[in-house]
Amino acid sequence: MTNQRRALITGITGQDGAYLARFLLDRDYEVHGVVRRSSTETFERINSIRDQVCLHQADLLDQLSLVRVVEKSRPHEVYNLAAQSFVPTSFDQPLLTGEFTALGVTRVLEAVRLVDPAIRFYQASSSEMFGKVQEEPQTEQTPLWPRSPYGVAKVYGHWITINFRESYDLFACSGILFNHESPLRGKEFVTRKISDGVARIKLGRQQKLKLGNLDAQRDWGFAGDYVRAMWLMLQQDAPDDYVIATGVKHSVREFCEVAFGHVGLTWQDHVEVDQALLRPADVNTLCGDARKAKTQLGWEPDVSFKELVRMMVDADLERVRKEAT
Ligand code: NDP
Ligand code: GDR
Repeated sequence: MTNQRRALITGITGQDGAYLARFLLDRDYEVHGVVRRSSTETFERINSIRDQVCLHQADLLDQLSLVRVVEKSRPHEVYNLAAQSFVPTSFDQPLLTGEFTALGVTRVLEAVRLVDPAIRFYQASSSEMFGKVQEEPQTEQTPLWPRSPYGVAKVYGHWITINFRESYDLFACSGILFNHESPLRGKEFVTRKISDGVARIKLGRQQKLKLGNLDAQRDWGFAGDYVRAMWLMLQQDAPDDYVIATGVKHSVREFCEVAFGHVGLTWQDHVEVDQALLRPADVNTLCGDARKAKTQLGWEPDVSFKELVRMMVDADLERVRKEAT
């Protein structure tokens, strides 16, 4: 083993995993990633760095597979990004979501504790934990009131991380990240669904875009900025929890306005509300206060809301143009 820093990322094939892997490679890390077996590969987001990272098969449901991966890769830092992360699916599959998104965290923590308690651990906590918000903006101290099985599972993951820190003195941090998006965002999430829809409509491949709750407000940032915050948390002298957010919120309707407007279209001509897309319980508003991260980590977002929307629409325009008609 060399002196090079080693990191292990669960969820490396997801949006954040792909950005974090690139960020760590740029800092000369040896990057290891956990991938789960499937009949078709899901490595699209990491194709361009495939030969620079070391991938290991394991699953959040399988404790021993996680122990083996930590033993094999012997990381200095573990970033636990893997989860069932889509809120509507958590209403349809609440038990599976609990297994992945809640108990999965304990399995990764147990693997760390068993193999090497000196490993620094990052848990991907979420603003969804605030749910029915008890104050605005939300800070690290705001009481939690999750509104979906996903949010409930994330609350468990958040507290088990704190519990392992307090019980076993692990360097375990929890980043309470507000929504962050990018051209690599999954297409079922509302921002990417809109940017993809705008591109298809502009290029004549689609007529209408069906959405659910247009009034929902989110504090949207850029994923590339947010993975920097994850890393910064693990470089501090002591482990702690941080809210990561832009401090500015916008509605889904405003997102549509900027996205369609960017290509010279009027969103009202194309967007239809589909009642089937409404959730049994939704989070109506979220807005984070990231002052602690700014003061202690020196972290601030670089990309603004409008820049983010345009970046996503431009990327989808380019991609859809290349697709065969
Ligand atoms: P994605 O949904 O894009 O990626 C999820 C990743 O988890 C994928 O790599 C997926 O693998 C992997 N995964 C899912 N289940 C398992 C399993 N059983 N075993 C191993 N791997 C598994 O999520 P994001 O990148 O957007 O988010 C990363 C993390 O941050 C998640 O935990 C999410 O809940 C959390 N989060 C995200 C926010 C956001 O706005 N993006 C905000 C706050 C928190 P596969 O490719 O095989 O499906
Ligand atoms: P969210 O993201 O639930 O906040 O979770 P999503 O983009 O799915 O929804 C945001 C808001 O938009 C409303 N909405 C729609 N959502 C989707 N997906 N599709 C639609 O057609 C639609 N129309 C309106 C939703 O009702 C909601 O209010 C994301 C995930 O990345 C989580 O893993 C993460 O923890 C949180 O962000 C922070």
